[in-house]
Amino acid sequence: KAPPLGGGGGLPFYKYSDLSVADIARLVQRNVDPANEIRDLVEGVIANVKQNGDSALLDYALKFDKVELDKLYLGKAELEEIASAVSPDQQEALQTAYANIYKFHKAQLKTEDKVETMPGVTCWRELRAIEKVGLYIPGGTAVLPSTFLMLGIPARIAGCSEIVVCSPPQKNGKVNAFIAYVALMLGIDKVYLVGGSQAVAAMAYGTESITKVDKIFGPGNQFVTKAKTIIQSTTTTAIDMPAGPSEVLVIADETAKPAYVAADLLAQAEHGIDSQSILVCTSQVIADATIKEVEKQLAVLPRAEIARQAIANSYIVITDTLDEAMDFSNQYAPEHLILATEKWSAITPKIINAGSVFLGNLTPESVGDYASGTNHTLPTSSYSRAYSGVSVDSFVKKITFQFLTEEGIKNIGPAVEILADMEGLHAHRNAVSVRMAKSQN
Ligand code: HSO
Ligand code: ZN
Repeated sequence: KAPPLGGGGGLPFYKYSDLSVADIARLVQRNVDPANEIRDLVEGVIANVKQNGDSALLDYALKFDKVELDKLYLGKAELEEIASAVSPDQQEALQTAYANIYKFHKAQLKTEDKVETMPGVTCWRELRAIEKVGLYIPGGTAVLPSTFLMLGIPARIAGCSEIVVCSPPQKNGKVNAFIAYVALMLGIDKVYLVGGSQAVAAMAYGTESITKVDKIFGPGNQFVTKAKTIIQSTTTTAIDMPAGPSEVLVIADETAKPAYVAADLLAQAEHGIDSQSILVCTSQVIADATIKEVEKQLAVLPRAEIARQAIANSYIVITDTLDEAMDFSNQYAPEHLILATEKWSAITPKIINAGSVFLGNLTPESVGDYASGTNHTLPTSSYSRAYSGVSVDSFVKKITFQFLTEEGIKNIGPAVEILADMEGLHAHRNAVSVRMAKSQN
């Protein structure tokens, strides 16, 4: 094992050239089903909600959220009253985010061309919205109205006919004002006061008041995540993606600004104690300066306690070149990748695995987290090897269509007859033959 070179700020250093294949594999490994021990508990919650519906949800509100609810949702009038606490500045910022996210996602709705694969044989795809979707909006240590925008806007653009929203109640039996405001922006006039794995169960099975949905979206704590993975394999309800703790990998060279890099690492770290902030740097000088900056900025952060623990769970890799840095990044497969270098355009073609990428020294992840337009619901825990972030695509199905003319069946028929023979499927052959015979008449 290559030992960490040490370093301040709780961030261990590794030198890339000293790392063996096994060392790298160990470094990039994270979040290997850490929630397995809570499976029994979550399965119990799911079974109870399936059996007892709304009354189980009211019990859990009392047990887990410590609030006695007289009904399970907030309606339009209540949302309006709660949302009135949002200041004009805050409203304007939410409108800016809404407009940019809307613009970027609207452009994802494209009509594909029809393709005539042979004369008379035409194939194409059309989009249809997933009818019923469920959005889970967390309400834990940080309430995230931005996540509501990131899920609600593409659902609206896709044209989903029913959008069920669940968010845990606060102690006062309500949701926070920003969540209420965003609901109204999205034209959603009901928010269910249900959190945790019970919310996932309710949306997957349906209860007296909550509609069973076709797909559940949204991040959450380990209970929510575990519930999503369970219902994905035990019900017909799909999920957006497996979700783990949030993470960022910053590639920096001698052109990076240590204060900016430190701020980006800490922005990630403040999300949760299990977040990871990785720095891959070609310059020891910049890496050392970044560590000093991390310490300096940590000292004044309100969420320093959380960020400090996440930083302790992170590390720095020193490479000789940007290519090596990109190599490491591709093996890590980060949710967020920041290229803190003026030479970003030289290495972007080499990105293979990443959820969302931030280019150059003036593009912090925070802009994408909130308002530039891209989605912040992204694959974590190296799932960016095979998954994309949430987009309008996540809320639609692409249905294939085909249409054959008389010329078409004549052209394609003989090949299909022979292919059906090859598989010994005679009825398949006949379905073509009877039409070819007819088309000769
Ligand atoms: N970085 C988070 C998204 C977020 N940040 C919400 C602030 N609010 C996961 O991409
Ligand atoms: Zn963030």
